[in-house]
Amino acid sequence: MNLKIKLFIALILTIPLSAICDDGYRLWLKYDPISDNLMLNEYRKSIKGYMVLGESPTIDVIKAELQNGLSGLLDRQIPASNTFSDHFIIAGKTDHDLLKNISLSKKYKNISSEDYFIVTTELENKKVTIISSNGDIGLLYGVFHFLKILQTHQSIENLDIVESPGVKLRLLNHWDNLQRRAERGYAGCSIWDWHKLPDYIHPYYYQYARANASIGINGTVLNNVNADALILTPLYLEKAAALADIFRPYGIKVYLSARFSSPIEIGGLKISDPLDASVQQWWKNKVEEIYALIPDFGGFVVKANSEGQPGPQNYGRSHADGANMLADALKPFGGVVMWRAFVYDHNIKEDRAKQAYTEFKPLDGEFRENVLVQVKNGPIDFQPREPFHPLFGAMPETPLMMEFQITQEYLGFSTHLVYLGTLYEEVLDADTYSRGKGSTVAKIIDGSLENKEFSGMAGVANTGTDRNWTGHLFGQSNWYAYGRLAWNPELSAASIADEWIRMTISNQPDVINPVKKMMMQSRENTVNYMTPLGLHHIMGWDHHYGPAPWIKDKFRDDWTSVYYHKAGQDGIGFDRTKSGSDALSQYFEPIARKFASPETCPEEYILWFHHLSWDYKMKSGRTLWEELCHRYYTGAESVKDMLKTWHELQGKIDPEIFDHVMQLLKIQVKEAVWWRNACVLYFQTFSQKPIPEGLEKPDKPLEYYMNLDFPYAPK
Ligand code: GCW
Repeated sequence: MNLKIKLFIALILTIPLSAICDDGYRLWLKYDPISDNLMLNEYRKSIKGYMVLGESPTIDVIKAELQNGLSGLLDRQIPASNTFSDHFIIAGKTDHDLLKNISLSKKYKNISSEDYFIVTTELENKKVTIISSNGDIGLLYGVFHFLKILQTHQSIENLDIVESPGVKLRLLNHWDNLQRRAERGYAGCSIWDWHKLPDYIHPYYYQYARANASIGINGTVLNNVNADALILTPLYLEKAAALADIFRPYGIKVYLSARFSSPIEIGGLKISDPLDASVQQWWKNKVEEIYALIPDFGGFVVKANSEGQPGPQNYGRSHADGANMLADALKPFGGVVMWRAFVYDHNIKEDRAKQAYTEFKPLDGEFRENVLVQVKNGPIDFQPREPFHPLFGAMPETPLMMEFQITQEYLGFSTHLVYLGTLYEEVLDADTYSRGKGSTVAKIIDGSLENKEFSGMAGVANTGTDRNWTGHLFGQSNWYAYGRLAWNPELSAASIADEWIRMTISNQPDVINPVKKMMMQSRENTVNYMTPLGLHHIMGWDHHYGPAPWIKDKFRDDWTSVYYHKAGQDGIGFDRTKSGSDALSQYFEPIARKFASPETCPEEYILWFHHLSWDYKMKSGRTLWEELCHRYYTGAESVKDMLKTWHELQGKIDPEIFDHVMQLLKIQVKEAVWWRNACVLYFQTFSQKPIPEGLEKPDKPLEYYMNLDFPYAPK
């Protein structure tokens, strides 16, 4: 039956749509009956019932999750029980009477409140599966893990799992404004209905909390880093407190973005100088007021002296002065400050890629203990590909947090299928050599390299009010991958994709394999059709939609494209070696040396660090111009391949999912060709060389692309 007819019948019969078509609302937590009969039978034999020990709001969540999960997946009522018998699942804390005396191996002892274990064992001569933790939240994580094992059709015969989070603060950052516009959000409005809060609690707040808890996210920054001071007024704090109450049983703390000039804007002070006693007192009072409403408030994120935001430098003070003032106010309550290192100033004539390092490196050691410096993955701004940020490894005295972007500001919004697991993995695995070989970014941000108490990761959320949360179904995989990597930065992008596909689309190998291949290749495809060979920041002005390498002559040159690609008749690329901006000197050896020569610089970064002639010989034997064309064309072609792959899944996956992704892939094909044509034609005006033989010529002239205008593109 065709999809439209099915939808129509469903509407008439008022059957829940989820029963026949999948609209994506349930994310990766579907709990539909296990389709594989063999597995289903194994599970039914091994799970006769379950027992949840203890009482607390989190325990209630656990009970609901096990009830829905087990009954849904096993397609029959699985009874909850107060006693256990053979083949039972027992979820309880390690100090519960029933569990405290069982002899579990040593590795299960002394685990923290977020750690958990899942083990198949014998209890009173009965075979049981125990899920346990020292804390309620660890237990909840363990339960989600156990359900994931079923969802992904893994055996539960002999479980022996111990997990603990690699990173302490695993946060989403919502760039959501109070009037509900999500900056760089492409999935509808902000999910926070500020107007109706605190009295109206939308059901999707719970879904949001569940989804995050299922991947170990333990904090959320509710409002945009371009912060509105109003968030700190009683009216809004009460609303934030209502959300905190909902999230608490799921182990999710609420954090807020604080506007540095709040003491002036909502406090009636004349200044917000961090060294002024009245300003310091104002923040102390404010923090006290917040903790009275939200006793487990996490702390503040601050964007200061960047892109027009106020900050300590307005008073001639340093970033450390600003961060420390807030840290002192938060300290008695256990709160933290996440101070962003995303600072650059067009009035400073230094390469933008260098500015954060120049600013922050000298401050290493000057921050209070409860300050983390939050650093974007690369030195410019969430481009399709950037080398890792040189600050990683350069501030050993300071806990550095990773900031990844989940929302696809520079990667095709929510229209393009781009799995970001591979991007995150590439950055986390990068070796900074700060303490010699093996000093990976992952080890810096998880705190292990420098032995830090605090560690953190922030992901700029891609959620919105769209029915499927993220606009593109595959946007969910980026939220998922982010959470999984925050939990364990050593995980592989491929294994995460595998899990996600199984839980979201299908457990059938003939679906998993092609979809995984598509996902794993998708980011490289996008790099190729947007910004190959280290190009960056050549997208549409302001909204960042589509290609616009021609952007120039704006009021600040570091927001133009020509600033970054530097194309001319002599060649293309940003010279960041000694003969240029010398940004390379911010990296440790041997990276700096390796990247300094075009011969040894990895080609994916070559135009990030080098200005090369159009005739420069690449490793492929092609000239730089030919290689550039080749990459743009391969990129665009690869999207057509994705479309083909997807087409072959028709009939094997849910029809609504199939149709939704199909439509978006068709747009992606169009837009990839648009990127290719616009960029190749534009760069050709400098190279003055023909598009290589065998590559189809763009069907429109450059002027056509330059004249395209998108006044209401989301931004
Ligand atoms: O990437 C730029 C975005 C801005 C964003 C800024 C930041 C929240 O274009 O929209 O502002 O980065 O990270 O602060």
